[in-house]
Amino acid sequence: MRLSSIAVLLVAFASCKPRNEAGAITAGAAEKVYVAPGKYDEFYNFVSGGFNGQVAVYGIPSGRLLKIIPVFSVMPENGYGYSEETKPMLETSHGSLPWDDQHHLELSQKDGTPDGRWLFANANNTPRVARINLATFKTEEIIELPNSAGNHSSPFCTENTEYVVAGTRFSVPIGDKQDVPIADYKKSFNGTISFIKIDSSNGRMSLAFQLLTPAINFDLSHAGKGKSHDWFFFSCYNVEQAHTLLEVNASQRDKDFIMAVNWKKAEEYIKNNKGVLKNSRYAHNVYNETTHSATSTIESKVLTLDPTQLKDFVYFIPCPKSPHGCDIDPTGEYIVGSGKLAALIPVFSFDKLMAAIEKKDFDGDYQGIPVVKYESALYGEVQKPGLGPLHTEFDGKGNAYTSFFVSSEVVKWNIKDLKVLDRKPTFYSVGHLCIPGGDTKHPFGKYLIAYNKITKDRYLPTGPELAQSAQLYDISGDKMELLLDFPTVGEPHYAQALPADLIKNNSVKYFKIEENKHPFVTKGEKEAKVVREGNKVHVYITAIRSHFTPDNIEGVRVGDEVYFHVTNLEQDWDIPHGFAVKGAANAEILIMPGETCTLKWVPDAEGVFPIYCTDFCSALHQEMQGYVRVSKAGANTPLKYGTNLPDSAVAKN
Ligand SMILES: [Cu+2]
Repeated sequence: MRLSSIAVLLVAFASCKPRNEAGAITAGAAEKVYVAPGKYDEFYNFVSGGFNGQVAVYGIPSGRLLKIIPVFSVMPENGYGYSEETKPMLETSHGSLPWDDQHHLELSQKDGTPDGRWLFANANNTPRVARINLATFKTEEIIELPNSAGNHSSPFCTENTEYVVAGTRFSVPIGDKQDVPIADYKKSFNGTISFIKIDSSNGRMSLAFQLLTPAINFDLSHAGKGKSHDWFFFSCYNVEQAHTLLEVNASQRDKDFIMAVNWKKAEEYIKNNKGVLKNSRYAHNVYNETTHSATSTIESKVLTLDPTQLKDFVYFIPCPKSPHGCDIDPTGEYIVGSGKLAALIPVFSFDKLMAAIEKKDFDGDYQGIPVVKYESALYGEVQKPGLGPLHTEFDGKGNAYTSFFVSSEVVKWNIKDLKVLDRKPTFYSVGHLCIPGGDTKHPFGKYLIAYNKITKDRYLPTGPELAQSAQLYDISGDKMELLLDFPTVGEPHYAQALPADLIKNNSVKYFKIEENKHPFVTKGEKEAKVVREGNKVHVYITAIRSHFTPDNIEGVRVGDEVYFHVTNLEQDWDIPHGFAVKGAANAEILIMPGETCTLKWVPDAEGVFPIYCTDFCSALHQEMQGYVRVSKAGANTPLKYGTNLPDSAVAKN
C-alpha cells in the first residue's frame, strides 16, 4: 500500500466516531461501578504511565486513582530521584536520567497466576526493567539492558517468574564498532532479546543472557503456558529492515513474523557453555528496605547466544501486517497475532507449530533462522473482526477480546470456532485493553478496561491537552456493557489487574524504627545532632507530631553541603512527614513512618532559612517548623543546634 492511501485510511478511521453512542449506557451502569464511601474496590488496576515514566494504580470498578508509583521519572512530590537515598535508582550507563517512557507492566506469577508479589515495568527510551514491591508499592530495583534500544516487547514473564524478557524495538549497532553509517543497517545492526533471571526468594534480577537476532523490530511478547511453558513468543515488524520512513518502508510485505523461542533449550546452551561473553556497560540499581537507601553498580559483561550458530531453538512464524499483540490463551495452545494494519486475526496452534518444526515444514529461512510455513502453524483466522487489531486478552470462559485501534472498538470472539460474538465501540481509538488476569492461565474475568489513545469530547475541555481516557466494560454476560469513563495520568499502554485480596493484606503500614539500618538514622530525639566534616554538615534530625529535633541550627556557612537526614519517628499508618528548605535547588522529601530520608542543600546566601513539614500531619502541623542560620563563607559562627534550648547544645566541630 502506498503512503498516501495508508495515511488516508488511518486518518479517516481515527476521526470517525463510533455509532450508537447515546444508547451505549444502561440504567444499571452507575450501580455497578459505585463503591460506597469507606468501601474498597474489588480489583487493583496497575496502569503504565507512558511518557510520564511512572505507574498508576486505580481501583476497579470505581476507576478511582489510588496512587502514582514513581519508577523511571523523578517525582518532586515525594522526593523520588531528589533524595540522596533514591538518586542511585535513576543511574544508567549514560549517567543519571530524570525521565523515561514507561509502556508495559506484568505481575509476577506462580503457576501461571498472579501471586501479588511484584510488578515489573519497562522503560522504552533508555532500556531498563524495574521491579516494584507490592508490599510497599515502591520501586525496589532497576536493571539497565545493554545492546538494546527501545525496550518495547517487555517486561513479560514466564509462568513461575523464572525470567522476565525484554526485546528491542529499535535495532542498533552493537559490539565494538558502533559509529557506522545508518545506511549500513542491514549489515551492521542487530536486535536483541534479554532474559532477566528472577530470584524467587527476593525478586532480585540479573541479566542471564541475550539472544542476538536479525535487525528487525520487536513489538510485544508473551510466554507460553501449560503445554507451551518452555516457549516465548515475540511479535516482529519491519522485517523489511527499513531505516527510514518506516511508515511506508516497513509496511511493504504482506507478512512479518512472530518469533518463537524455546527458552529451556537456550538455558541448556548456556549450561553447556555455548554462550559468548561480551563486554557491555549497564547499571543495576537496588533499593534496600532496611537501610532505606539505593545503591547503583555498573556491570560489565553479558552472555550472548547466536541462533544462527546454535540451532533448533528459534523459529519465525509468518504473521500478517506488522503485528503488535502476541497473546497466548489460558490453555497455552492458541497464539493470537494482531497485525496493526490487518483486517483479520490469525490464530496459531502450538501443537501444529510443534508438528511443523518436527517435520521441518519450513518456508526457507530468514537470515539463518527457519521460517515455519504459515498454513502449517495456523489454527484459523477470525474473519472480518474489525480493522487494526492490537491486543487480545481472555476471560477464562473460552472467549477472547481484541482491541481495534482503527475501527475503534472492542470485539469478543470465541477461541474455538473463531466466530465474532459481540462488539462495542470505544471512545476513541483503543490501544491496549486489560481483563483482570486476562493474560494468565486463570483469568479472573468480570471486567474489561479499554485504554484509549484519543479523548476528544469525553471530558470538560482543558485546553489543547486532555487527560487520556479509560473505559470500563462489564463482561460477565453474553454481551459487553459499557459502565464508566475514567481519566488516567500520562499515557496508558499495557495494564494489569488482580483481585484486591492478593495484595491488600500484605501491605506494609509503616517501617519498624528498630529495624532501620540507615547509616544516618536518629532513633530518638536524644540522639539528634549536627556534625560538621569539612564543608559537609550532617544534620541528624527527627520528625514526630508536631516538631523537628533539632529545630534551631546555627553555624552553617555559605558553600557548605548540608545533608538533612530526617528520621520519621512515627510508628503509625499513614503518618508521613514532609521536609523542605527555603531556596533549596531540590524537591521536598516525604518520609514514611520509621524511615530516614536525606535532603541535600547547598545554601547560596547568608540569612535565616525556615524548614517546615509539608505534609499536613496534625492540628499543629502548621507549627512544625524551624530555622537554620547561614553565615558567610569562612565565618566563625559556632555550630549550635537544639529544640527550645538554643544555648545548651554545643558545637562538635
Ligand atoms: Cu508533620
